[in-house]
Amino acid sequence: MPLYRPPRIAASEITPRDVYLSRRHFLGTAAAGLALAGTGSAFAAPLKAAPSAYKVDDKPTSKQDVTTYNNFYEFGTGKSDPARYSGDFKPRPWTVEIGGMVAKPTTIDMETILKEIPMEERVYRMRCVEAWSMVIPWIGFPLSALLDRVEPLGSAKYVAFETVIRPKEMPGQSGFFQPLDWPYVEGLRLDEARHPLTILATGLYGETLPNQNGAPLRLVVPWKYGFKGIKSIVKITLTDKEPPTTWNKMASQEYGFYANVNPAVDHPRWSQATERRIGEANGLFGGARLNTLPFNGYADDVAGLYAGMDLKKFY
Ligand SMILES: Nc1nc2c(c(=O)[nH]1)N[C@H]1C(S)=C(S)[C@@H](COP(=O)(O)O)O[C@H]1N2
Ligand SMILES: [Mo]
Repeated sequence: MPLYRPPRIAASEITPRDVYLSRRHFLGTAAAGLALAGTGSAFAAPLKAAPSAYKVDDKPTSKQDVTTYNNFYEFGTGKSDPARYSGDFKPRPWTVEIGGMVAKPTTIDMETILKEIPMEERVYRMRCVEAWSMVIPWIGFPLSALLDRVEPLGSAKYVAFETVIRPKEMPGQSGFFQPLDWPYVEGLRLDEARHPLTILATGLYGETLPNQNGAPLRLVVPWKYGFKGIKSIVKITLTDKEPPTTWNKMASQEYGFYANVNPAVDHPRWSQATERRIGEANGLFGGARLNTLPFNGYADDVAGLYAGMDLKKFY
């Protein structure tokens, strides 16, 4: 989000260029070996998934764009930072702690998730609050499948999520300038979390998630602005109170808890009526300009969740 752009020092500036490049090459080779040994790696491995029951007509954004134009402030605030500076991040081994108002709190590891929960492809339209959009062939599973395992109590009304804190592997968490409070946190109402469109993604384009897209597990809620899609999740907590969310804490008049895509409610500093589709370079200013749809085109499925709510107030 262009709230402000702090000064950044690229790793390529503080490390001699060839040392930096050869280190990257070494990591790539080492990780490829690890992937073959089945111990996981920072790099994509093939991931099996059932064909998509959910897809859109829009042409998927190229894998190149999906994996190099990212927001992941733990790796820097620039769009190319996550792809460039996430090479040292280790998404395995990985566990997710699920607790709070549940009958069966648990800590589950990624291997168990991938083995026991069926994965499927979901080709979703994604809309960033910064008014750009993509179409991404995710692989994942409904969040409800994980929630069912822990048996939420009747008193639970919300789900809170947390991203990992690893300053040694995430340069955006260790620099002199810290753009956000860590951990990155997000939340959903329980009925939103249980909606069949809400998934936890483990891959994209037929492979495990690249680090820059939120490896090994991230939230995807296609009718909400991108910042709700919290990456590299380590903790999920059921609660009866609306959980704090990172961008709302940062600027509450700009980013609300709900963050439903809504062309009729502008951001205080820019319009949300249209969007730039990344990679579709046929617009005058280097990108197709499309009209943004209510609930990002998923209104038939999700508008009912907000019946009777004033969406200007609950933005
Ligand atoms: N932990 C964490 N999750 C995050 C972010 C972040 O900075 N940190 N950025 C969000 C924003 S603003 C967007 S648009 C999406 C981008 O996801 P993508 O890079 O996979 O397209 O991730 C979201 N999840
Ligand atoms: Mo975003």
